Amino acid sequence: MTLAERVARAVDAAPVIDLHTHLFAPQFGAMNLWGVDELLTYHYLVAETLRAEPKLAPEAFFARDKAAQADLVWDALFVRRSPLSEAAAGVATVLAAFGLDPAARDLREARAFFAARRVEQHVEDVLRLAGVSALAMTNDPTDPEERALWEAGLAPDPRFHAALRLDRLIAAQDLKAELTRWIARMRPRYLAISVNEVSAPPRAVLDACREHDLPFAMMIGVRRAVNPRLGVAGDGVSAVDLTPLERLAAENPDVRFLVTTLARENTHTLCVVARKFANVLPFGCWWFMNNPSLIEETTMMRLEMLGPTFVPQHSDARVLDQLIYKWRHSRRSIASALTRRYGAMPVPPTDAQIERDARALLGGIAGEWLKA
Ligand code: RAT
Ligand code: ZN
Repeated sequence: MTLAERVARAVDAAPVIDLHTHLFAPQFGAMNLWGVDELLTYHYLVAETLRAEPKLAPEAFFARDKAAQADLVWDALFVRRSPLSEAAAGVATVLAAFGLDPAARDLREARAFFAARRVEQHVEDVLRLAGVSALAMTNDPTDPEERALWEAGLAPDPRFHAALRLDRLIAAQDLKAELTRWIARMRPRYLAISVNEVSAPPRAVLDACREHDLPFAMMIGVRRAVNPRLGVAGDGVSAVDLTPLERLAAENPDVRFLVTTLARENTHTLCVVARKFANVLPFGCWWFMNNPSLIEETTMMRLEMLGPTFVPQHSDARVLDQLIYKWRHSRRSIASALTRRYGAMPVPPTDAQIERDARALLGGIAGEWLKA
């Protein structure tokens, strides 16, 4: 077996702990999204469809029901063009994994397949096909639908860990009380926020992290609603100054920070910050970085600067079935970066070494930070 084959085998076999998704455990009912219509109306593909079909006004697209939107996306990105973008290629990977034809003219066969699935079995099959053993959700108590479920005493599948999202909750009048209440109710594994520029969070957030020994996740560099006509598909990116992150890490050595950046330009600086502060864990290739070429490049850079002490990827899946492609594709990029680094060692690694590293990178380190 070649080195590349040995590494690919170890990376494929290593269970993933997925640090950030927008998935919901099956106990959340209709909030748990799956199936071909959900896959095709993923906002990444909506943005690509509206770009490919400039005559289609966003308002006209969003006025249609979900199945009609999915038909439009299928026609624009799969029938009239080849699915070459990462998000489109991902749908093809998922369909093929279920034995469906990614080159079909329409969605009849795929819809019939998913309609015949039972949700409990589907969740098991997807987690197995994706090689995912546990994941973090994104839980926002300001969302009325989600809030009602938690208040009704919902207990999620133990593989689906809660992560308390603060983007909106942070504006609460009595943030300390809200945090106490929702930490008790959800038992989150970390608190999280997405921001454009880095600034120190309110004191109540860092206090809660200390008191409950929870990491604080910062997702840095998103510019919301650059094109508001596209809805959730309308956000953009900018490179930002990370010196406030250094200050935050230095002033709070007892708080652990999970950090991902959206701009490719910030990737290197984040590695340097992480070299200085062991309480900063770089994670994932977020959103516009979640492409094979950038994952490989980013993972190489992180290996070179940090060794195996970071989390190379998270899926950001919004639709359960996306776990299959996001992890199959990411595993390839991670394996390729690892192979190149091992290739630079004077003595080739043993299988045991390769397995140890693959397990740490795919799930071990995330599991330690999540206590999962
Ligand atoms: O990648 C995405 O799906 C984005 O829409 C965002 O949800 C982003 O990942 C976030 O968590 O804010
Ligand atoms: Zn996300």
